[in-house]
Formats: sequence, C-alpha cells, structure tokens
Amino acid sequence: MSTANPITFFDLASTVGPFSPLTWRTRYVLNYKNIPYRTEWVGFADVETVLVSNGVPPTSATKPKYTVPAIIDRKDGQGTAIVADSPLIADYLESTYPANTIYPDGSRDLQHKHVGVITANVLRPIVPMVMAITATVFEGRDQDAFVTSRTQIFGQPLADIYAPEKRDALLAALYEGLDALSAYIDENRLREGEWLFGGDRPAYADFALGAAFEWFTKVGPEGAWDKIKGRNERKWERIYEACQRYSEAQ
Ligand SMILES: N[C@@H](CCC(=O)N[C@@H](CS)C(=O)NCC(=O)O)C(=O)O
Repeated sequence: MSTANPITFFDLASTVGPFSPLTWRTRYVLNYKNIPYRTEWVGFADVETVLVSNGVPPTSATKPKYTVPAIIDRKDGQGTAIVADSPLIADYLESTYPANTIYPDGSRDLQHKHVGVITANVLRPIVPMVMAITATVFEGRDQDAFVTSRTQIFGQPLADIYAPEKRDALLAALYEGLDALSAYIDENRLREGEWLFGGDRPAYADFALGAAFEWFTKVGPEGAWDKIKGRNERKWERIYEACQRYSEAQ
C-alpha cells in the first residue's frame, strides 16, 4: 500500500453522505491509522453487482449476502487482499498496519466483546427508529431496492415500524439500552481519559460506538439525538465529538 495505490473502500452512496454504522467503523480505523484510501460510493441497488465484480466474498449465506464495508488492498506487488465484514476488516487493518493500534494492550477479544454490548444496547434499539428515514436518503432504484428489501425483512411497511403510537416505547427502549451501556462502561473502565473504552487513545469499541451515533445523527428521527446526547454524563455526545477528528471521508 502506498499513496499511489490507496486502499479501495466500498461505502453506500446517499444524499446525506456516509451513514452506515458498519462502514463508519472502517472509515474511523482507516483515518486513525492514516492509511491512504479512496472511497468507492456504491448505490444500494448495486452493492451485490459491484462487490461481485470486484471479487469481494459474501459475508452471509442468506440475504443480503454481499455487504459494505469491504476493502481491496493492492499491496504494491505483494498480493492483493480483499476483505469484507467489519470485524474482519478491523483485524486485517490492525495486523497489516499496526501503528495506532485499535486493540490497545492486546485487547482484540475484549474490544469485540464491547462491540457486542454496543450492538445489543444501542444498535438494536436504533434499527426500528431509522428504517423509514433511511429510505428517504436514497433515490430512484436505490430507494426502491431498500424499501423492497427492508419491507421483506421486517414483514411490514417501513412507516409502520416507527408508527407514531410506537415512538415513545422505542425511545424508552433506546434510553434503557444507553443506561445499560453506560453502567457497563463505568464498570469496565480500564483507563482514564476522553475515550470511553481506550482511555487516552481510541480503541475499536470507541469507534463502533461513534459509528452508531453517526448513523443516528444522519438518519435518526428529528430531534432524537438532542434527546439522548446529554444522557449518562454526556458520554454519547463526548464520544461522538471525539470521533469527529477521524471522520473525514476520503
Ligand atoms: N456483517 C456485516 C454486515 C454489513 C451490513 O449489513 N452492511 C449493510 C449496510 S449497513 C449492507 O451492505 N447491506 C446491503 C444490502 O442490504 O443489500 C459487517 O459487519 O460488515
């Protein structure tokens, strides 16, 4: 890898810029590690076609089989690495570009455990809150493909998932998840510093959490970020702001 041969990073094209909580993890890591890359913006309807034509492997045996983030690293004559699936990409980038570690003190397994807790307590309750709005940040056939696929996955029209009468309960579920994550962070805190999981420097779980809030701020319900950001001693606003220094989309 060199600046002449940057990594290709596949992310979703949208009218609000990058918003996927999974691709954001990869972008933060690439930026934190100062790895030259070029984003290839892919329409939602074209994910499978573009990834297959680039030789990217599937990430699942069931639909959707092909997903972003994915990367291609043409390592200047040392072979080409093609990696999909955000945890595998994190492991690949860490082992290939170890400077600015995302797994401080050999904490790889612990970081991925933390990400599991973030997924259960933050990503899961956000999902029903963002689906209908996500459809509006795609256009034309990308929007059609998103609506068709998510209506099938959820078994109901997207507007029903976040119907007005469900909103208070969905927000309460997110508050509950944030409270649980806050307690988990307080119990597991290994180091003092601005980063919730890494202390004086970011660790992978910090990026996974910042990525969840990139998602919520871009496609969450209007005003919802303002309701949650100050909770739990402002942990969520603080981590989102700390991540902004690694948020440039190249
Ligand atoms: N396990 C994968 C999941 C990635 C994923 O679900 N990506 C979504 C965007 S957030 C995607 O590419 N979906 C394509 C589709 O639904 O067709 C990872 O962690 O990278």
